[in-house]
Amino acid sequence: MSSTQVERMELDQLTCWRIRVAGSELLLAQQGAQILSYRQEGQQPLIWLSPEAAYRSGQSVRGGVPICWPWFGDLRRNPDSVQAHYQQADAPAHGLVRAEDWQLQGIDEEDGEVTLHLAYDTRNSPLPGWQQDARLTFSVCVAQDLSMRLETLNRDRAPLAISQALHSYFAVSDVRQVSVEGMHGCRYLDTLQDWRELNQEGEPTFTAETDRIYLDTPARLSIVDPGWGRRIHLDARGSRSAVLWNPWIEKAKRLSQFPDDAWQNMLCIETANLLEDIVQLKADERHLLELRISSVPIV
Ligand code: TA6
Repeated sequence: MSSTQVERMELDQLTCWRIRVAGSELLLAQQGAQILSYRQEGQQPLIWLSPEAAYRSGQSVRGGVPICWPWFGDLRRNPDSVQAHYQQADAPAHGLVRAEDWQLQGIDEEDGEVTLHLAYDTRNSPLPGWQQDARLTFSVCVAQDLSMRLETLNRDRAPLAISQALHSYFAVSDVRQVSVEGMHGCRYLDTLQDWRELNQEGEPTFTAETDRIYLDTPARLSIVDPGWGRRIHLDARGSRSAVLWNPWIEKAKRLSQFPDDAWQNMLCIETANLLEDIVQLKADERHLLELRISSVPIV
């Protein structure tokens, strides 16, 4: 019977939690409620963490699963309803909460699984320039697989419009050998071709910088990694859009906390609510964005 371990630790300036259960190990930073890494016994890591990761207050850690909320990417590329909530000029990429202090609400331990509950409440921690009254809760369940759920509660009388993403970095043997199942036939916007709309023919593979927003995505997307003999399944709920990103050679050199050659060993698939799939909540309405990550051998 593998033992369950829940350990709080300080990594440089960040309070983190290391959870070992059912042969899996998760590392999470309270700042941003950011999953940093996740691996299963006897396997290569599933969630990629940069070898140059920095654990600094007020700065997102490179890798893991940053939470992009209440907008994804460049605010100006979002629908007007999402933009309207932010009253300042300097909109940071990927929203306002991925480098903020979240509050640990509790840790549940049951046979074979541990769940961490974190929250961000704008009543206690206002977001400068964003006036809505909302409460975010993020729960991460570590077991044989990894599950996470991000709930947005609109406590404002006014309607709330957000875009969001679980910006998951996955570890791969060599991105040049990898393909992605589930995207064939999906429309996508290629942000590297001035957001031109295209249709995905066959399974995406990687031969250059890739930065695409897929629409009408199915519930299951899978990374096929022959180098490590595995498929990584992403099972999403509450999301019908996803971002596919690899920086490749030149952009990798410009990224913070990112070794020049690290592009070969990571791939982002970000299950999200973007563009026509944004979340619109009336007063007191909630939305759940969920993701389960599992790995199976390629037979
Ligand atoms: O999700 C893809 C993306 O928007 C890329 O364009 C790249 O900027 C990446 O996110 C990482 O963004 P960050 O602000 O974390 O460096």
